Amino acid sequence: MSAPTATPAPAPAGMAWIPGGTFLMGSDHHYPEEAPAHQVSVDGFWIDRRTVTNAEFARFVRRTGLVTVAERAPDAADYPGARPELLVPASTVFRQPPHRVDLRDHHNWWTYVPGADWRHPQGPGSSIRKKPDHPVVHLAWADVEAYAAWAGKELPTEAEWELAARGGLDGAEFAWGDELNPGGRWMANTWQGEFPVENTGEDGHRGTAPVGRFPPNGYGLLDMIGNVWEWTRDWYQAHGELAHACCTPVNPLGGERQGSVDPRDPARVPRKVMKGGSHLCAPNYCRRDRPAARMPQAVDTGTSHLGFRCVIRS
Ligand SMILES: [Ca+2]
Ligand SMILES: [Ca+2]
Ligand SMILES: [Cu+2]
Repeated sequence: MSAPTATPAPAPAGMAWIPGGTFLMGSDHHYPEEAPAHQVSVDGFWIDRRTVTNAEFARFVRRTGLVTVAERAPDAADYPGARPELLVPASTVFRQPPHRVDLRDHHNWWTYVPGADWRHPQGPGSSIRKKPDHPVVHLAWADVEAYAAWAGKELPTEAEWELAARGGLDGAEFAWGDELNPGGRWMANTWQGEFPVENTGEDGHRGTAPVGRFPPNGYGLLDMIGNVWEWTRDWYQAHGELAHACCTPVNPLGGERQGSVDPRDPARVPRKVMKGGSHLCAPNYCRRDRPAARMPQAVDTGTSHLGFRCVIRS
């Protein structure tokens, strides 16, 4: 890590200053989409200590009247060939299967649930009444962008998010060091037991946890890893395309919108990068509870394990 810049004062409420610097982004030791690890430079910025909660999002909706993407029926014109029963207000919910399933098919636990949205995270009949301090979920990219604009903030780039998640530990495996459970302690809300059939909740939480229940990282940030994945503003692309052997990218912004589209997607919905893993990350299925981990997420799609936090650039 290069010499940290001075912290500008005063701190905006609930935010922490991340000193700019050069760090090792990505990893060569895990999933192919994280490689190659490469040097990246990022300027200093402010970032929310916590992910945005249901209570905070509710205040925003009261003030602005925003109707989120999941609460509206998709326009048939945007989804050529889509079955009409899918063109209703709905979102994607994790449902624990009753028995062992084929891990290669995520439809065995992800269900498109009509009526699921941020107020009804498990679908109709569920509510957030007892979850004001849980991370808000089921938001599409347009929703989180609207919230950030209203709050006078922005979404982090992938590089900003990853620098912040590393908490000053350059090159470490996890946000807190190189061990998943230092001293037997759970450092993030992830999944214990055999995914997706057995969820022992050894870390204290089977679903989302209220924000800030696990130890902060070196920058005082909470739940960067686990609990919910977090939106970033970068269009998804393979790391190999952004790592230039000759030089260190400065404030990289990800790929091109068109290039982020999944070629198998008939609707050609572009995809952003999401970071940090969630309460569904399990040793037998998805070891993405690390700063380098990354996945593409279609901009029109929220899920029950995806939230966000914002930044302010100086
Ligand atoms: Ca858990
Ligand atoms: Ca997180
Ligand atoms: Cu995961």
